Amino acid sequence: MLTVYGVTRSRASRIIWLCHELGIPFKQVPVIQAYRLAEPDAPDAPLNTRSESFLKLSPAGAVPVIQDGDLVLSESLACTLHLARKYGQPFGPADAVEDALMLQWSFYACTTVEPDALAILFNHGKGQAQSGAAQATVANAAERLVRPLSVLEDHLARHGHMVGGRFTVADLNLAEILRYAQGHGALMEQFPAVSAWLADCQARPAFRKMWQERLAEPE
Ligand SMILES: N[C@@H](CCC(=O)N[C@@H](CS)C(=O)NCC(=O)O)C(=O)O
Repeated sequence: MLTVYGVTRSRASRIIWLCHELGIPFKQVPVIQAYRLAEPDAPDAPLNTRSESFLKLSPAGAVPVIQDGDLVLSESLACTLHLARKYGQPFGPADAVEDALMLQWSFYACTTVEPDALAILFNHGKGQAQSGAAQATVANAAERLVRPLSVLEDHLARHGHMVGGRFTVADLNLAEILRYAQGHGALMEQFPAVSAWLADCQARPAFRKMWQERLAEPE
């Protein structure tokens, strides 16, 4: 059986969402990020990204990791793309062209969108007063995201989905990354096609199942 290492409050969410879409069984080992623990090296610390046993599996010390038969794979998007390819349509590619486009949009998401989207997630005010530095970080990140979001807006307004006119792993990978910027209402409302597509992605039963599981975990 497929094993997913990583708590759901991590990029493991991408893999878990896809497993729910695919309807495949998996075992989850809830490895937690070391930075979320006061004493990750303490003998009674929960299994975390610095634990010796986890580092043997993943020397990079990051979740998620999957074990699929003999294959041990890290990098969340490599994991989702592998599973989508393995199980095929509708979430995976129908042919080499779709495969290439799914890779293209997934790389676009993690290289061009993710760093600034994460900067928004970690610095955008959640009701409390923001420091000037945090405000500047968010403003710069939002400004840099206008160009990629315009590209996505144009694509989604014309095609409805990223690849193949249906919901695929390319939508899932991008949606999980754009989620980090979603709290920035003033940015997102400039892109109605992106916002509507993201709402549709997040209305899917498989996303909602993953999200309920995520909310059930301690913050
Ligand atoms: N590019 C990697 C990033 C992996 C990553 O940074 N994971 C975070 C959690 S989402 C982590 O494990 N951090 C470990 C730590 O800082 O202790 C991926 O997509 O899988």
